[in-house]
Amino acid sequence: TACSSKYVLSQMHPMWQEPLEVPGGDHQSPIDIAVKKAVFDSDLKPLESSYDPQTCQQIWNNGYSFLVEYDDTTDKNILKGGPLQDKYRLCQFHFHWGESNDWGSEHTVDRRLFPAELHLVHWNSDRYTLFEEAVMEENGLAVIGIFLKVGKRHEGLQKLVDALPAIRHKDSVVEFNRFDPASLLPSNIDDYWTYHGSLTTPPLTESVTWIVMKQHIEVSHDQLAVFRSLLFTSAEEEVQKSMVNNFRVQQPLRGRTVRSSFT
Ligand code: SG7
Ligand code: ZN
Repeated sequence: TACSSKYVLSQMHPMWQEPLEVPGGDHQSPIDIAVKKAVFDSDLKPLESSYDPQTCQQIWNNGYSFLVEYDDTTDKNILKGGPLQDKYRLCQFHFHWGESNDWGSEHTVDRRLFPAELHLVHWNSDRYTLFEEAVMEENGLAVIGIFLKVGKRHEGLQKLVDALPAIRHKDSVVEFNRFDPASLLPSNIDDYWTYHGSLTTPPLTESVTWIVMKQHIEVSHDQLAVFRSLLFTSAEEEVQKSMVNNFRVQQPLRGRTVRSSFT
């Protein structure tokens, strides 16, 4: 299945609640984006994405987030351009969110927190043949980050929200078809920040070209409330835990440059 999820999951630690042993990298994510320190790069091209809703396969509660997974055995969902040299295939998207609307995003902008953040995970299919291979390599992954703000209801997101009650517990999976990931992009995808970083969960490998959109999308408080009704725990567990605050703490920039595609 997409991203060979089982392989990745088996390497995961029981996260966030417990102190994590970080593989001493200097290019970890997430970070705070200091707007005035970002360097405009006129060589950054517009992003080009082309997605096929028919390749959407399932939605899964993996005990950390919920994942919408795509068939990534062929080049049907492609991201290229922007800061990328190669073409990257979408394998899944997921979100991070808080217990209240005051926090929840992984990245911040001038220390501003957003209530949630969407991550569309792509892997380099020009250089690698499998997600597992790409995840270990520099330029292996490209993740688009999109901030969510509370406002009016998001029509594109609602189909997803409607599916969440079926995957309330950890390890539940249901079939999920014909979902267009492009329906979750902001109207302007030409303005973004980019930097080299890592996955924000184990294995925390520094293989990610992060592309963080300047423009946020709006979702309603009620839609986010359904995210918060998910559980970290499986049906068998006695004490059920709400899936909230599933973000990693911020990491030092350590001399890295954040570039912007806009002035
Ligand atoms: C979420 O974030 C899941 C993970 C993902 C991780 O916990 O979406 O995905 C799976 C398949 O369990 O890990 C390797 C991977 O994509 C980290 O992704 S992120 O850096 O974009 N936040
Ligand atoms: Zn993520």
